[in-house]
Amino acid sequence: MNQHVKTLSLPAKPRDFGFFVDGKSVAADGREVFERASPGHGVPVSRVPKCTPQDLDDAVAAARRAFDDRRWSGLNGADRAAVLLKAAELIRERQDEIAYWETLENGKPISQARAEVGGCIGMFEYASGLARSLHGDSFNNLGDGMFGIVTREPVGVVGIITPWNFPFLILCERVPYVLASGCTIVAKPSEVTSATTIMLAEILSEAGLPDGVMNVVTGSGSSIGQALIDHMDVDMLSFTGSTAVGRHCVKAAAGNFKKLGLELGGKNPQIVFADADLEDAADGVAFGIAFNTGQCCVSGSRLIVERSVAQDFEKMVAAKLEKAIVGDPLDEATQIGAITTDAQNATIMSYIDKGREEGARLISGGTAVDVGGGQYIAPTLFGDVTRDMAIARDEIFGPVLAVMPFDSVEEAIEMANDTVYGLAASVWTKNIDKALMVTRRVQAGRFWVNTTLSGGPELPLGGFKQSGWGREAGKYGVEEYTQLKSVHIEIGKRAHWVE
Ligand code: TXE
Repeated sequence: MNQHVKTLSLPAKPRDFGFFVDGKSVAADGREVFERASPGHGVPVSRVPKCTPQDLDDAVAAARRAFDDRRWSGLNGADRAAVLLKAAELIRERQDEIAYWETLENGKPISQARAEVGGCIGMFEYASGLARSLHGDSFNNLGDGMFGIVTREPVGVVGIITPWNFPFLILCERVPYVLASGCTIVAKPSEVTSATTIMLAEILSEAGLPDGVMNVVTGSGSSIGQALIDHMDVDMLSFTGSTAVGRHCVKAAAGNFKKLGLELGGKNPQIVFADADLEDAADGVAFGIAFNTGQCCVSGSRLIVERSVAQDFEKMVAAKLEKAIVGDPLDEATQIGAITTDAQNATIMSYIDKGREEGARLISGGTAVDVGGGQYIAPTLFGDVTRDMAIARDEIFGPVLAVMPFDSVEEAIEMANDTVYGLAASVWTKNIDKALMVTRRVQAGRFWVNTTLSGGPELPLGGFKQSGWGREAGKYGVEEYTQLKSVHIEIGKRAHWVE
């Protein structure tokens, strides 16, 4: 059982991880390695190899062979489901270990990491059912001489590039669905959070996944990531990360017209009406910006609040944020952990400075927090934010919330849509008409009514506008990794063209 009552300790020395190709873990050997320090403590915890271009070619070739000889796609759905279910069981057995490494490399609170790994078990279980139920369509209405069938076929070799904010969760929102479709995989985790992706490859192998179906290469985005997106033998790419690198993917797709799934940035509105349960809304809004230190593509980073309650409401949110516990991610009581990378820490602090310079009113936070090592930022609330300010427009990817009042439903909708992004949005109101009107008209791929940041394996993820292309998870997620084939079957004697 997963019972934790005391604070975990740091590893005595950094752990070495190999990358994973054709069913085998490959040690660094003579390759350069990337050493990762825990952002919560500043202490080295792990090392991964920097894969070479040849390593990438080997991984893609292994995935290609495994796809082309049908060792996975040729199995029946029940056999694929059995592997996914076994993987779920093994993840459950290793839940604490995976959560521990996720926390060490990412800096998120251990209780949160454990819950995320729990969610990933559900992804595998749900996708196992989809491996069995995935189907096409038939047309029995084409006349007595013709029968039509539409089949779904796996796309082929899928490259999966993941970021550092939810290394295991984002991976598991994709891998079981990709496997359910019959595709094979080359995954490239972020260089700073590779451990749990490598663990998943080991788990899948132990669960009975044939060699070569799941491969993991490690290294930097600019070298090995770019080589993966450019690779002519990769048939589809699922990329989660910045909009800037999303553009690289679109350009790279021109090489072999690989299919793309992109989950990119967001500047997500939390719309709060005066008739909401304001206690609930304040708690939800605080959670929506401070969860995972605001390093979520779906963080609710713009608080669009009805003017008549704005002053009171911002105080309620500030009180919540000030009470939330910032601390050592390995401590069970911690609610807000460390900022994952030095670069991200600098970016967030520079946006806090910009907010002040541009004339926004700092209501709470705005400073680094000293936890005795590592890098931490107090959740930060700015009032009097106008739409032209950088903190209202840019994805900060940190715990910085911009308060912007509105006077009418129309204005709230217009403000919510005044962004290049369209990933997620929340509305807080007890009036069903307003809730539905806003849900219909705000452009976002995920929507929450009187809640935020909830999700599970059933509902799809993805964005409108510059937040991306395609959907992951749910039955939609499996379908993304398939392509359709139309089969026309003539019945009986052909009507001849030449008599
Ligand atoms: O992301 P990158 P970074 C946003 C967020 C954040 C900003 C920068 O605003 O502040 O992006 O974060 C790989 N070809 N999001 O720099 O660079 C990289 O190794 C191929 C939002 O970390 O996009 C990593 O595996 N791959 C987001 C992954 O891309 C490349 C989550 C993401 O890194 C590459 C993360 C290249 N040329 C950041 N360059 C979300 N939607 O959740 C990098 N990579």
